[in-house]
Amino acid sequence: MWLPCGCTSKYVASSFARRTLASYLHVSGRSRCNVAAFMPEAAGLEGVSGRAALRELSVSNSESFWAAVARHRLCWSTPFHTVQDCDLSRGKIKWFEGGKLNVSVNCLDRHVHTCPERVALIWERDERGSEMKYTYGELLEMTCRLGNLLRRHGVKRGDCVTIYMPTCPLAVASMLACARIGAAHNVVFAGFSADALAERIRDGEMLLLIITVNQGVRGGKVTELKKTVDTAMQSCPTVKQVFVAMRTDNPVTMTARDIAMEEVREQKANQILEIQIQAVEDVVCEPAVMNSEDVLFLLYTSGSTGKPKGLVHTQAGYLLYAALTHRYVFSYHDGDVFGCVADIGWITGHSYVVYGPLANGATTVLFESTPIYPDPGRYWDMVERLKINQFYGAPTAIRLLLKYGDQWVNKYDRSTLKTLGSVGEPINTEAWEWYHRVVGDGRCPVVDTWWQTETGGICIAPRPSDPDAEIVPGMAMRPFFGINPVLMDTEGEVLTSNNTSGALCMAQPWPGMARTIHNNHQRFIDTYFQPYPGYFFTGDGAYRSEEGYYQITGRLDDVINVSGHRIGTAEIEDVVCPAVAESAVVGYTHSIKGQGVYAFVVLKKGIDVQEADLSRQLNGMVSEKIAKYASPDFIQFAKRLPKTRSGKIMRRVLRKVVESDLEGLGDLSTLDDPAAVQEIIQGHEKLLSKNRS
Ligand code: 6R9
Repeated sequence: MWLPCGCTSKYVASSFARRTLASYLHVSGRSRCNVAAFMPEAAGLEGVSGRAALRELSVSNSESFWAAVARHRLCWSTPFHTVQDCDLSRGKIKWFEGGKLNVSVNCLDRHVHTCPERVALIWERDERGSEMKYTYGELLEMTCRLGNLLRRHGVKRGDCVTIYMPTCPLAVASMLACARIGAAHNVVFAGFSADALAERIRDGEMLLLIITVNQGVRGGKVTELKKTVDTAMQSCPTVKQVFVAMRTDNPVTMTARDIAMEEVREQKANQILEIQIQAVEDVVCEPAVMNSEDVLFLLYTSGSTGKPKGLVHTQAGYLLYAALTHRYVFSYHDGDVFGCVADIGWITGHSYVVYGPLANGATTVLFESTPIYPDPGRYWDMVERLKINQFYGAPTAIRLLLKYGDQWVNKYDRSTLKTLGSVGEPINTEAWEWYHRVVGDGRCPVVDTWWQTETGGICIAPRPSDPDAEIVPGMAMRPFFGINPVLMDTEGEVLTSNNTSGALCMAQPWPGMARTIHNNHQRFIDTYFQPYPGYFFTGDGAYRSEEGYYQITGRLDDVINVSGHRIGTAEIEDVVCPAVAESAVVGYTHSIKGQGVYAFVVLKKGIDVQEADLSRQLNGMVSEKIAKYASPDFIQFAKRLPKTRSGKIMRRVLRKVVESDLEGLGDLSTLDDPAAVQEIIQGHEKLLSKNRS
């Protein structure tokens, strides 16, 4: 039943080829032919005579579009009966109801059936030059053994498994094994602290099992992941079992709760993760038959309150959207090697390291290292060695590498590159141009892709568009198929003209969007659907140019973006607060990280403490409670913070001060005591000059 009888590529290709030829004979014209070659299922859609018409239809008749795409690109065990049932005003989003499928079958079995020897994963390990390849056949085997192991230890459909691992094949197999047996996964970025991990585990509730490794290795440094899990476990009584794989040779203390995943351990140190789950478990694991709207995973992200949100993505819609965007935004073609360097702990890792590429049968790279380890040529050496065709990275890394100079890029052969992608934050023109001119030798399109954990996949990007359509540096530009962005003014009215800025919303649902916040549907509604009733509010602001292209201007809420990682200012304040009387955290422009963290702190009365000592202590607290990247770059001590008469901290004023935009302080008449602003300005200048000297 699970073999993709109706959806082998051969069958589809021939049936579509016939239809395409027929339509070409009847409707002569280049564009008609091109559209079907571009997207085979478009041949079956009424009145689509070119790519622009296809894009229009994907919005005006989104049901027909998504139905055709879903039938063509996913392998179903039962076809869906309803394309969509959505009501944005109530935060109700359902796609492809009645349909049944298994995500791991779509990512593995169907490719194993047609080409088992194709490489699925290339694990670019931290140790340069020691990459390891895994075919689709091997990845399926690893996934099945792991699925059986999870089942044997009591994991059932509907349970949730936390994965706290670096980017490695076993982490991918763990995600797919959950999908295979119908459990949800909750991948927690391995840079998060024990407290942050514990908070995400506790919120998950139905969690009973964690998969981790003894130690992580990144940039030549070892991180104690198992020890972090042990600390987190002290406040997670519901967790029954912790599976521990070995990434390094160093043994770790095991407790009664821990289960070593290395049932058999081979001598070859560099194959440890590959063989751990062999021998005991069977290589056949019957896939669970899942409903389209069953949960596939939770992924936590920062919001504007102190508590991270567990966004929920479901099976069919998410997979379809990840696959379609992967293929069309990056012009992925069969046989390409796709190199997305994101960590699997973020949504980019989920959609463009794991699900999108595997659904398309791609060879996907798992990057375990950093852009400058052992030297700033790491990415481009990897491009040459692995023959990467699409490279997808973050602006913060590009800005960093730009500073090291062109020689680190030019040393390596990058002729395999076809498309360069950017994600996570706005890419400034200088970085964009360097990426295009130096990395891509001026011949690869650079796609600045805008999207979010909430959107599941890329929503705005320069491609797909006609091959010679212009790409404007630093602009995400064009909405993807089925995406209908609108800009709202402060009154909540849709802005219809171009050359205008507003709050970025989506007027229509699409299959990849998140379905709810775990355990808190009301927060989902309040955050995304209540600000502009009937629309999905992204939390970002955007500018629409004269030509109708979109450019993201940044967050409109109290979320800052450090090196592409979202962090709520309230989360940092919550950590700092117990040690001080009051604090306010804002973001500021940082030349490499995009945004840095700036904390204002008011000391408790009567406390005698050296500011430098307290700064160190506060930084340590943030690293320990959240993660290192959230730690403040600047801590300014103040006697008081500027507040409104109703007692609200005026963050707008603080933001202007740290950006040294004193002209832009705006109306201060609602301030309780305007003198507080002068103190803040003086303190800021003092801190800057101290830092310079
Ligand atoms: C995929 C991802 C989402 C937030 C988003 C926005 C910012 C992402 C961007 C961008 C400007 C881009 N963002 N891509 N800003 N240009 N191309 O990063 O998801 O971690 O949830 O962050 O990142 O502010 O709202 P996530």
